[in-house]
Amino acid sequence: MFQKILIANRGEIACRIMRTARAMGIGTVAVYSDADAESAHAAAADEAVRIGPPPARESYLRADAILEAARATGAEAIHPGYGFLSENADFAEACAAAGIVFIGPPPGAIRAMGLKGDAKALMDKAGVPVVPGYHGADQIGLKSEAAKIGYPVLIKAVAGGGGKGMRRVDVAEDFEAALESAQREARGAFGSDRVLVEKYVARPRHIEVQVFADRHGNVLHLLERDCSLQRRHQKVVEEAPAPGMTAETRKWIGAIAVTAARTVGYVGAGTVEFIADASQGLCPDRIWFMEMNTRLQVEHPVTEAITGIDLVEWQLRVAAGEALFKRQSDIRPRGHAVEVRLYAEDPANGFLPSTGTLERLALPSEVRVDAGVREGDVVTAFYDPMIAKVIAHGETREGAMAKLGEALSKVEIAGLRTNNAFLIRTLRHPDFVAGDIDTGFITRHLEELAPQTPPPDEALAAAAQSVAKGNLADTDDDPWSRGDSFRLAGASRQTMDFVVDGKYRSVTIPLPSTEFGVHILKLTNGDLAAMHKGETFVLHLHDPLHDMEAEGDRTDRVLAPMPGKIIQVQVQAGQSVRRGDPLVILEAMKMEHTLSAPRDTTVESVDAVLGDQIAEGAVLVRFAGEAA
Ligand code: MV4
Repeated sequence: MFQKILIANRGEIACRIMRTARAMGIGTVAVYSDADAESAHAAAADEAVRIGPPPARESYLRADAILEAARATGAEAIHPGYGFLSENADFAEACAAAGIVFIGPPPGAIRAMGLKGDAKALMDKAGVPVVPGYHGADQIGLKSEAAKIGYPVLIKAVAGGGGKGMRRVDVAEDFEAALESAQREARGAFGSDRVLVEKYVARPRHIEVQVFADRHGNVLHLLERDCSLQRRHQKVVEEAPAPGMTAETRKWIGAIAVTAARTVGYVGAGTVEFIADASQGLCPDRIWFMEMNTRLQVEHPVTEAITGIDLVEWQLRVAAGEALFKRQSDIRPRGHAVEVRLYAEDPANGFLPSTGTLERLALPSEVRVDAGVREGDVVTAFYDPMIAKVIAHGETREGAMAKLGEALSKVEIAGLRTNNAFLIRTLRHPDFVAGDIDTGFITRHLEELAPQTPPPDEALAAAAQSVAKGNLADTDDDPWSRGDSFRLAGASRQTMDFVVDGKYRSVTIPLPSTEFGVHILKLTNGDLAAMHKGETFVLHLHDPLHDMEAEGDRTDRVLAPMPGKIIQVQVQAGQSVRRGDPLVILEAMKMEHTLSAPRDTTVESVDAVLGDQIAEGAVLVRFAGEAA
């Protein structure tokens, strides 16, 4: 076995690989970009080597810098993780040339599966079922091929991936236009406009089989996963086994996955992806090869959960030349496992990635969590916004889903937006619970899964209570942290106003002893994060006086923070005032608000007139001199 390996990756997968290496007594070398100097993966390794600035092409994709780091630290093997250099045949070759073991398949296997069209042709020849269609080199007679296949058809870029250069065509009249646009997109994205045409599978399911091969000719499969819940080709929920899988179909899909791996001389961990037409259940004659991923996948933990096998340990053993020591008949599913990907993104806002500091990060402890960030870490736009994978294992599918939903409802994250509440709703959606899933599930149920939800009353009440108690730690002397009760205009308040998503919410301040099950955290920007059942609401306390004081040093005037009535004027033109001296008292929202001097200065004029009803923003007092 190796003494020391280098992990050419970052984040959760780098941490995950190191965990197994450490357990096996293998030394670990991390590589990191400047943006990751303080990251969890660099801290977790025995040694860490800087490889360049944050853009991946200048760091995590730099084969030369990574090989140099391996040489300098004496690492004997490189684990590429997923993404980055994991499916790069040239890198695998460069490792071999440098006398370093690439923990992955041989370059030839990576290349054979790299081009979709060629892989499909190769699999077809090997007897692996492929979606009926045309994948030849001749691009002239595509329309007549489409007619032979029968509409609807799908045009796919041969070099494609992630749905790029893919067009569904329902009728012959639309074929030319769709072909042209698919070719244009493919040319732009992949530099090749070659396409294939196949039968369109309605409501497909994405089922994949984990395979493992050693260098001694043994090939096994480690059962299947269902990854049908995706959004724009980004997986969201993965589970194993696939709902509705029968022993007969499993035997079949496992056997063809093994054939696929054997055909390309595979070694190590790989995944064979299939598309299934499950409209009549999962049956062998409606499952077709799609592509093979020649790496360890993000969702490997669900397979680990149901097989009890540590896939990284197996990768290391195989890479070190050991033979697989289990037989196919030893591999049986135990219970049901499900994984969700917790992302820093905003489902209510088109799933826009969300960056920022994880001011709070509390992840559940009763389930497996593979995370690559810690509380206080920064999520940047440089890398994938995944915060963690959370994996539950239960005796039944229902049990696993319930356990995961329960675990996620304890997650507390503040400082950026996440999809946690979206994940909880997905896991509890009746159709999902019933196993009624396909690749269109999320789009179909988007409104239910990603609603714009206002914070519940208890979140606001808990926030008001915390502010009133003054127990929100802070150093400056703003109204948040006054040790007594929250006061405005000198009188103890009964209600408090918040601004939430631009709307005002007035809350009755509850008794200090009331329990809400809501964790309130004051964020560095002064807003409050209310964390409740896995969901985080950001609340802005509407404190016009405070908002004004914050501006105080710079303003040359005092404006009405809200519409109201002038009930006292306490200064006149020419008068000197000290910071904090009362100027005008405004009655608004059933309360009196004392507006005071923002700094030591001289009153130039008083515009406020006793008894006047004034608008928000009206000038009440002007000061002499330039605004500082
Ligand atoms: C298909 C298909 C329906 N029929 N092929 C999407 C990405 C690429 N890897 C293959 N994809 C699909 N191929 C046929 N003949 C539907 C999809 C598809 C899909 C597949 C797997 C997971 C999610 C998907 C989302 C939309 C479309």
